[in-house]
Amino acid sequence: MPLAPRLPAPPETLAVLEESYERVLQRDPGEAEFHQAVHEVLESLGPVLAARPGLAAAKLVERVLEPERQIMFRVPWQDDDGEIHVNRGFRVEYNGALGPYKGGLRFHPTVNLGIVKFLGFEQIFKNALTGLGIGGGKGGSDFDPHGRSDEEVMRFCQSFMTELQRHVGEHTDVPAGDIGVGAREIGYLFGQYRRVTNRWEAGMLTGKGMLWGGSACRTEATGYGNVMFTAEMLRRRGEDLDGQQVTVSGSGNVAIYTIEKAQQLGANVITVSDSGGYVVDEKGIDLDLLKHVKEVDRGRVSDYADLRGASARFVSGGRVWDVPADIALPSATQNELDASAAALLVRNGVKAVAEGANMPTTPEAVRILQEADVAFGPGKAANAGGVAVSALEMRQNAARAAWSFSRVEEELSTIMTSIHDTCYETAERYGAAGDYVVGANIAGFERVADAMLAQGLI
Ligand code: NDP
Ligand code: 2IT
Repeated sequence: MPLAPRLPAPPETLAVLEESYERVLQRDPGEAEFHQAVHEVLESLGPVLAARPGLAAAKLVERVLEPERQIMFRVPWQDDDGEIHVNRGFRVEYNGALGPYKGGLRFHPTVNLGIVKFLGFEQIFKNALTGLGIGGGKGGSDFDPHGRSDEEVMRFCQSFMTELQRHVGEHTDVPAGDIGVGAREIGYLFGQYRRVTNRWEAGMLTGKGMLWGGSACRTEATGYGNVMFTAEMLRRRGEDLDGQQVTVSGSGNVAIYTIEKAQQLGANVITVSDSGGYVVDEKGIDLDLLKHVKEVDRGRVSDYADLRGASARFVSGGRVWDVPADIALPSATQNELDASAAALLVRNGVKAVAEGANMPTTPEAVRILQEADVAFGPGKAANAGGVAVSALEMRQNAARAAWSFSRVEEELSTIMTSIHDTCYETAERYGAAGDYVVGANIAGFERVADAMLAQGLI
């Protein structure tokens, strides 16, 4: 797919971007999600390169596209029956110009190098937007935790960290959670790191338990932050969340705390989903029940529907976007909201879409939403609250301090407003008022590019 520049720029500038994209396609064939993430960023950068020829001369785009380091390793482990499994582990240390590499670990059977690179690439700009001094990285494994016992997950995590420990550290690379990696996995990973290295190095992982170096409000941060970002987009349009009908996809960490904050702000959230289907709850999602099903029982959304009674119905397969909503908050996985879903959301009168997940909206869907003047918050801005509070966790660890929930939540709110305003004002400066995709890509890129320029040929 050729680049379709979002903003006008001279042909020679667009040629630089087109050549960079072609090089990625040639050198990294078969990495569809990575190509998609690169495509989306490059489409925004024309006017920046035109205004600042020094960036093109220094081959900043070409350099940013190339990860600083890519690590792949074998993860052997034994299941409860003694059978041996061999998974693949990844860590892509993408860009360290602004601080230690920072980004989550994803455990899901679909994980491959292209997925980790797309996530790591997005993370560079997301982390830059937080302004908190963190570089971009991502990792994970094709291990599937679904249906595995705690002991099996522990053995897997121990094997994974036995290799990963030689590459990470509080001043080097700081992983955290993502799909399939939550409090349980972070605990096992931290335990093995400490055992192998004999170091109490709290800042080497974030999302830790509150008893051993975790931050208040980290569990809530991504979902809360996405709703805060959505509230800011609505505020610009003279609206708020009170009384709005909201659909959320997913039912994991991001989805649950998206629902919690949306409900606190008066919204009526009526859906959740997982890979088996979705639930519509006409009375609004019962969050205590959902948390119990997901966080305590590790159950499915169909179990929620069974326990909830008459107000909730489970739809096997299908997509949550068929349900009419004022606001849609995709919070499961990449490319879960496609062009036909976007067109239906528009027909049903959606006002705002904000990405809790990473790249959940396909490029065609983004265009349909933006052309219909739907406020659209791209993930690298809207879901940055998680990694922002991770950076606050690192600060607390460095100071051996523990801040209160309300302090962290207030800081999160300030950060999300600042990210919103940065994206809004950057887009406005480049003649694309209201286009948060352009604003996020340009503002994130400029920060990383300036740091790289200052640090010489790195
Ligand atoms: P969880 O593992 O807690 O939950 C993931 C949810 O998404 C589950 O409901 C899962 O359903 C569903 N899901 C995952 N993969 C698929 C798939 N291929 N098809 C359909 N449903 C799927 O992960 P998180 O909530 O942490 O992450 C959700 C999204 O948010 C991801 O895109 C992640 O990258 C992004 N994100 C997470 C942050 C964090 O701090 N955790 C920060 C910023 C972004 P099932 O159980 O059936 O697989
Ligand atoms: O996609 C993301 O921003 C995350 N999974 C959180 C990363 C982090 O380091 O907290």
